[in-house]
Amino acid sequence: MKKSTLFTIVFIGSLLVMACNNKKLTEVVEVPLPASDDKITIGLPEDARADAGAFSLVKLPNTYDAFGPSIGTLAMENHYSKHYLTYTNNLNKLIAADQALVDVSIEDILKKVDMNNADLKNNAGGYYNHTLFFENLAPVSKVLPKDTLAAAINRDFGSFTLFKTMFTDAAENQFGSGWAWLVVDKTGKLQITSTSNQENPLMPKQVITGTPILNIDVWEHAYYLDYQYKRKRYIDNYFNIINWKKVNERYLEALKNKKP
Ligand code: MN3
Repeated sequence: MKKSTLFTIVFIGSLLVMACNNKKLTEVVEVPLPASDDKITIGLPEDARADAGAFSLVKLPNTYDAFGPSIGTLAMENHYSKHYLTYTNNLNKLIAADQALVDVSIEDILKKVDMNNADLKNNAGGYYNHTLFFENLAPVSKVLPKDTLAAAINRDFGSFTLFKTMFTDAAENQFGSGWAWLVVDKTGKLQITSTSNQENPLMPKQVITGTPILNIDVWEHAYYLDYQYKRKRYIDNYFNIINWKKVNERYLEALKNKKP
């Protein structure tokens, strides 16, 4: 073989190696997006079922598409049938493995949880927090609280508008993942607070403890599909899908449980 031919082969070979290396460096993992004519199949809430165990999913008060545009169909389906279901199954596994947790109410599990027990804290919290959240939803309406709760909101916050501002601030300013809450404290007064990750006001070592009657999930999985980073808009729109009748029932129940 002529020297020049060998040189040419080596040169071309080097170029190919360089090209491959460059390709590797700039390679992007493509996530296939559904084509516009592809159908995304959304199941029904009742298709999501927890494995056999102590706790099951609370029934969603409507189909996944009933809460738009406040929360879109896909976000609702993911949240209910994936996130909530996972917390529920994980909690059931923990209970099955610990005799001390069998036949204990979720509230009592939370009140007595060892805050260093991350598995139980996260999954019992995740189960309880989402159960309250989903059960308090109603299809879009502009209904405001009435009855006893409306009077208590005026008494403890000055007005519904002031309450809404305080609740919104708590939810917006919760750093990272977490929840904002409306709770009834041990004196029967309404208070607003926020918690991180899946903690809640029933657990030990919280700034404000009490019986939760309303909450909002501000983990990104709750709003990112619909709102991207615009958490404030999500919180504003959440106020259109609150079942205040249900929240009022919770308020009355919390007061009743305070009686000796
Ligand atoms: Mn969530």
